Amino acid sequence: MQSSPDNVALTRREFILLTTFAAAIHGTGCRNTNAKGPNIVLIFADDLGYGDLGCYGSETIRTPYLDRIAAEGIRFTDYRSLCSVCSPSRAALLTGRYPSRCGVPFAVGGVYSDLGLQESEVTVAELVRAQGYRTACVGKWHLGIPRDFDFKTHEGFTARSEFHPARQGFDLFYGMVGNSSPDGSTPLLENDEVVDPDAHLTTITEHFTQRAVEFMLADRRHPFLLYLSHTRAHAPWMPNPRFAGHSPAGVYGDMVEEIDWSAGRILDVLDESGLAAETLVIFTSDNGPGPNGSTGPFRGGKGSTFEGGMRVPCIMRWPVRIEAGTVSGAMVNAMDLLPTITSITGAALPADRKVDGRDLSPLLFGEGIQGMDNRVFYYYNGVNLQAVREGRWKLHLPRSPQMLVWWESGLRELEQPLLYDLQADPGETQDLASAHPEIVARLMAEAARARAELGSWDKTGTDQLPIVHLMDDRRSLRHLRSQQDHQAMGRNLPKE
Ligand SMILES: [Ca+2]
Repeated sequence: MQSSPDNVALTRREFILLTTFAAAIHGTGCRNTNAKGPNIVLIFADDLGYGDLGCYGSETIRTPYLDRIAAEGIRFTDYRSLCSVCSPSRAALLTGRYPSRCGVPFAVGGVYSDLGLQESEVTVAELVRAQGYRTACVGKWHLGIPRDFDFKTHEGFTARSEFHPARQGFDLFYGMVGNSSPDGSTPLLENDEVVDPDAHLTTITEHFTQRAVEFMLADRRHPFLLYLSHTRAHAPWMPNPRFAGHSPAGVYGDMVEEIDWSAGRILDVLDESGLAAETLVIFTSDNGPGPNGSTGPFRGGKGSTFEGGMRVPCIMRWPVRIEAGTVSGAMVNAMDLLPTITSITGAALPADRKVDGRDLSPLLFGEGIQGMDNRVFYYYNGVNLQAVREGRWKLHLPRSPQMLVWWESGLRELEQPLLYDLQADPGETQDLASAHPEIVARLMAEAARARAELGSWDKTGTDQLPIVHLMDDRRSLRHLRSQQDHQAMGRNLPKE
């Protein structure tokens, strides 16, 4: 069926964990004593494109396990992340809020090293934890670096310091603070400790997967939320030797097939432990692909607000509750996951702030949701609002280089707005602005509303979390952006 290394049965350690806890709960007749709702496995790939999975049309990358999630559940065709790069996308995923609203509009690192997810933000992990869930972040964090962090040893990233996952509702953190070194090396941490100073990307997905499985099986009395945040298929592109040469798509394909292997391991453990029927598995990606991946029919890629930069796969499986083989073209996005998860776990949404996402559970259960056809979505790159979508219509807004972030890989100059009909023209090729001035005017008004509330490159919005000192000196920010970051990082971006 597939060419990846076989998923072995439960290891001896996992078997002992499983039987120990099965014995512990024997006689109680039920498991969730303090919480209702299913376990949540949220698998987040890095820089994986819309067209990189078999179930989204790839003919060169084999992803039988991810295809199985789609076949046994729901596959969304109009889902997008909240940014074309890592950190803002992750912040929005975990908070259900636009990156500017939750204070992380830029990718953490370089000139943005002081940026991170503030403790005042409320994550999905905090919300379900209050409901009795066990919670884990396994994999790449990339939502803040403490001021006393040692970049060589990775010491100084502790539960007491700012930006640590423990301060955002995660009982367990096992993984990487941010991206690896260009040579693929990275220290590996468990909570406060560096457990392997010499970990490497080529094998780290196996470590993440093993630790995730141990977490899932560690306590059968309480449901869990597992946020498994892969660092694949982000650069540098280096295969695990076990997968090297497997994919006709080359090293990048080998890396995606490793992500698929990991998902298969999770599915097998759910089956073998009897947890499959009470577990919602979600798989998605943080942004579109670099030059090696596929955006399917969409224009652009990582770094761009064309659809290819933000339209990514999203599949979910919850046996019995979600009808197998469902395909949904509803206009959804990563901010919808938090209200969906709180809804099905019985957790409460925060009452003191705006959550931008919508509860998708009626869609998952085969019912409709009012107002989805003319939903509005804002495409930001950093603090530059670049496009507005309303239903089928997407308007790209005028811009000039001074407004742009270093990772921009789309249009650097645009004097007049461009209007695309995504339903008829998903590849964003036919500008219809002159044919529909009334739609252009309506979406320009939407853009003005978004800038007033969520801010823009030249002003802070009325509901935008202040971004420490970074916003104080825009001239130096732009200078560093062009001189340092663009040269260092731009090589990993696709060119428009
Ligand atoms: Ca990414």
